[in-house]
Amino acid sequence: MLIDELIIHTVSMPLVTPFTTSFGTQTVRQALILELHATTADGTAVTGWGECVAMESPLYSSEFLAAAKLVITDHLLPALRGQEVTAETVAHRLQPIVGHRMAKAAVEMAVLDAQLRGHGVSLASYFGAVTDRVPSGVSVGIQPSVQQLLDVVGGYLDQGYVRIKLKIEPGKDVDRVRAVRERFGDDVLLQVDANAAYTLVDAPLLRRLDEFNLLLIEQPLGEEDLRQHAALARQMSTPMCLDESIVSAEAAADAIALGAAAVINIKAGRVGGYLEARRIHDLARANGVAVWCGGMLETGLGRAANAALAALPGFTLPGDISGSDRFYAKDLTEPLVMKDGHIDVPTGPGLGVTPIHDALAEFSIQTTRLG
Ligand code: OSB
Ligand code: MG
Repeated sequence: MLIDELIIHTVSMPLVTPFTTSFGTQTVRQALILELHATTADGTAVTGWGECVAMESPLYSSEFLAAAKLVITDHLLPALRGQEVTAETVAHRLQPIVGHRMAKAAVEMAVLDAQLRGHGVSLASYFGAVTDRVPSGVSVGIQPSVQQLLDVVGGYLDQGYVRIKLKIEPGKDVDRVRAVRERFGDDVLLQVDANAAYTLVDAPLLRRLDEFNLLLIEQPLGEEDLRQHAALARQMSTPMCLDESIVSAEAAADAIALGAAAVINIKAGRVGGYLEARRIHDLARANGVAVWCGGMLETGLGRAANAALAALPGFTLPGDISGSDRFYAKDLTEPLVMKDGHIDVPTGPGLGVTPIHDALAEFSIQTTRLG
């Protein structure tokens, strides 16, 4: 296809409840929504949608929304203009531009969506999905008190979520996990995510989590601390899972070889796109490493794509793919609904969902047309 126009919608979506991690509290989700207009080789006009998961500030990773937008407008789009482009060649074409994986992922997602819509193929069948619904886990932010945490977790369990992930940080870790275990029992699938809030000297503390039979501990140490994660993994019985550190298939290969990851959280945005995410899935599967699909408070667009990815056979653990209503009273698309602890994998062409015109208008705070 040839790209005719890219429209970047900056949206601001209020969260139903503040979301606190070890790196900060969010009350709104700002995101870039890409609307790509292109023409296929036979002259058909196609539209594709992408979502950039970069956050407003560079707290989770070095990328952030304003920089992602600039890189898309000034560097990524110009590199794709004027020449035939396919989803499978976007990453190669953007290779000379160093880093900016979340920005690249959004562009590739829009091209892939347009391409698949043109062919009438769903993202799930393009990936090779083997299931029509995926188990739904929920990421629980750090709560002001233990009692509030128990209330929130109880609410999600009542709704039917099949796995609970507790965000932790120093001082709100072992006691929080113990309280949840004592209240809800040993059968709850439970894991923790530290978002890089600890260092290797905290190993004795982190080892105290071992008694709670957690599915995994996610990214206790820094993004670049692969060797230290491997050292920590040797000191703990809780399986080590990496999120921030896995920025590419190469990083995944290194982490697996070093013994730094028994489990990998796959996020397409963090690794530069859904195609790289699938490669990491394949690599992990070939190495006997379990994967699950992470989340970045996506709107229905990214949420739908995540559900399609998570339908691949290596996704053996429930992902952070909750219903739209976990974050948004009103989503940008028709909502993804959690039912019986699962989310249906969309079946329509491409992502299978599109932004609702009125919702996009309501949440949009800036529109940039690159014609
Ligand atoms: O570390 O997985 C994370 C949200 C924003 C940034 C990083 C993370 C998260 C989550 C939420 O845990 C996952 C979701 O979208 O449900
Ligand atoms: Mg994480």
